[in-house]
Amino acid sequence: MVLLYLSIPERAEVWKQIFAPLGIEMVIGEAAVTDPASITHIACWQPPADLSRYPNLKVVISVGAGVDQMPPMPEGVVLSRTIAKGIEQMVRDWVVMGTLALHRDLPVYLDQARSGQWTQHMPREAREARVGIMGMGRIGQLAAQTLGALGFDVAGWSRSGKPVAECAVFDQAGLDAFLARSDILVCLLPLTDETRGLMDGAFLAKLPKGAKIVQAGRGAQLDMRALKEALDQGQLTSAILDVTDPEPLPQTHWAWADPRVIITPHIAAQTGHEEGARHVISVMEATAKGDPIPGQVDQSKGY
Ligand code: NDP
Ligand code: OXD
Repeated sequence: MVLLYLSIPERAEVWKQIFAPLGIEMVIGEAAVTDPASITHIACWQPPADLSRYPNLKVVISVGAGVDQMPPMPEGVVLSRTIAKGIEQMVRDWVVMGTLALHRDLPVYLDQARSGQWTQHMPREAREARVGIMGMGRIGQLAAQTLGALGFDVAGWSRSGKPVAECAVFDQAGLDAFLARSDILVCLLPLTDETRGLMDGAFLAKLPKGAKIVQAGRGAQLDMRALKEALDQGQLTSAILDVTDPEPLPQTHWAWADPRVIITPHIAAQTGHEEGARHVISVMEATAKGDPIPGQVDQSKGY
């Protein structure tokens, strides 16, 4: 089995050190491939344009948790997303940071601070805010646990409505009821045909007046024009976005200069080099044994 690596050079250096003693053969970059038939695994964010060049390809591994950047896989090729505790905990931390920042009116205070304005607004306890988490997968569940432990009144929404300990989970049919109780709406959904453009004007109008948005899923899920209208109408009070469409968000975009919006440049998490390597090793071991592939994506669902 040979791994073709197509990602950043710094990670390749770390992986080389980790893989060498294990006898894992890694080719770095397509230009270095001398025998395409030897390639069984590809680790990448963006895959090669022509996967059919690799007739014995078994698994394409996304070096991140998301796979929306991936094209449909050829017949028989498994798509695996990186499963790593570090990614999950970092995104959870960012969501907790964003939720607390909006709950405690940080956008307002940052704006006041720019003009040296000392004005107090009545703070509210965590238990007074209802947080709704869209996407109750690996990261959503972790975020729900931590926000619940901080005292927030947390509920989730997922495709299946699969129950989760100590947190009400609404299914797809329960969306309106879920939105109606989400003072702070957190998005941790994968980008799929179903979630693209999900947060439009009609959707945002179903939130309680003055709601707040914490967006860590994918930029294309949130209609930015609808976000601006909802902020201008007072339907929303603030938003924190780690993901935008496009990325990077153009310098001239209205959201950069709007004090009600905080933007971070898709840094909620980055895959740690060692953790990424451990995922690749687990995939290659599973391939060799014929076991289920860790992080296997259900390509019919898109996540
Ligand atoms: P999981 O696959 O573990 O969970 C996805 C969740 O979304 C599941 O609960 C699933 O429902 C739900 N879901 C999917 N489609 C729908 C739908 N149409 N309607 C309602 N619910 C839906 O993913 P993770 O928790 O690991 O990651 C989630 C996303 O977070 C990633 O896909 C990525 O986009 C984003 N991410 C962002 C990062 C960042 O740096 N900003 C870093 C890492 C991830 P069900 O449980 O029923 O299957
Ligand atoms: C990921 C991401 O999917 O960084 O890992 O968003």
